[in-house]
Amino acid sequence: MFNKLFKKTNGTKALPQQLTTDKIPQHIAIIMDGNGRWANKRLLPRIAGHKEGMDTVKKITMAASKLGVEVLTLYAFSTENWKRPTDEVQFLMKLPVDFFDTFMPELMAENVRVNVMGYHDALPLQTQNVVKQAMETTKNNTGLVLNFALNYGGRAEIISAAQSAMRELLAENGTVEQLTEERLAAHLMTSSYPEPDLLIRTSGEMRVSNFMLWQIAYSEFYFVDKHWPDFNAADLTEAVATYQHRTRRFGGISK
Ligand code: V07
Repeated sequence: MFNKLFKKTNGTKALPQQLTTDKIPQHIAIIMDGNGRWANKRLLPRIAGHKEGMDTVKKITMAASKLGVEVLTLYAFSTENWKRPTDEVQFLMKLPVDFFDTFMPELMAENVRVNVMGYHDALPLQTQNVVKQAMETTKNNTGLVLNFALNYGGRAEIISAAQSAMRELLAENGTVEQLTEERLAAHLMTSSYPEPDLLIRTSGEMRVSNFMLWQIAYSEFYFVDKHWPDFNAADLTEAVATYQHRTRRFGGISK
């Protein structure tokens, strides 16, 4: 069974047959859209969709880890999501707690390192604490980085990075011209990660909604109609296979 579905690769990793070992994206970013619509379709409350979506996070994390992806960034909550009804926001803010309560042993066993990027200060204290603790508990893990964007906005991130970079320059008596792309990128929340090779958005919307605006300059985009709770490991493999068949040019011409 195992041998039929997977081919052994050079290392210890087993890959789905559709994929080649080279060109595995180092960094995949996902906009996990369609949880509310998934619930509506089933006449369930929106929070039922969010809960199901959290289970998908677990499955996709494991699948990405098995593929050998280095960083998986998931858009969990945007700075605009505070506009939602209070009870929905409250439910969403408990999901990180729920997530680590049920999933920490598996994350540790899979050698996953957790990071959370975004504006932590505005989060409920319990959420802040669980996030801090998860990052601390997993900090020596050397496998997949599971990076949650939580209370995150792309434009706000760029402004913060520019302010922080300028502050640094002023302290060094630097000039405005010294604010280069490299210097600004060093102040982004993703400074230690490669830029996303592949950006996936579920549920059929074709926009980036203020997600990682700086970092996706050269990312390949993959849009899929399925709602996030229905997205599975085979869909992730399909997205990566599509990515592997594309030629990236980074503004140049392909050889
Ligand atoms: C949330 C489930 C996935 C679909 C998108 C909306 C609902 C996992 C987390 C999470 C965040 C940080 C963290 C650990 C887990 C999460 C929110 C919503 C707000 F450190 N899923 N998930 N956070 N959904």
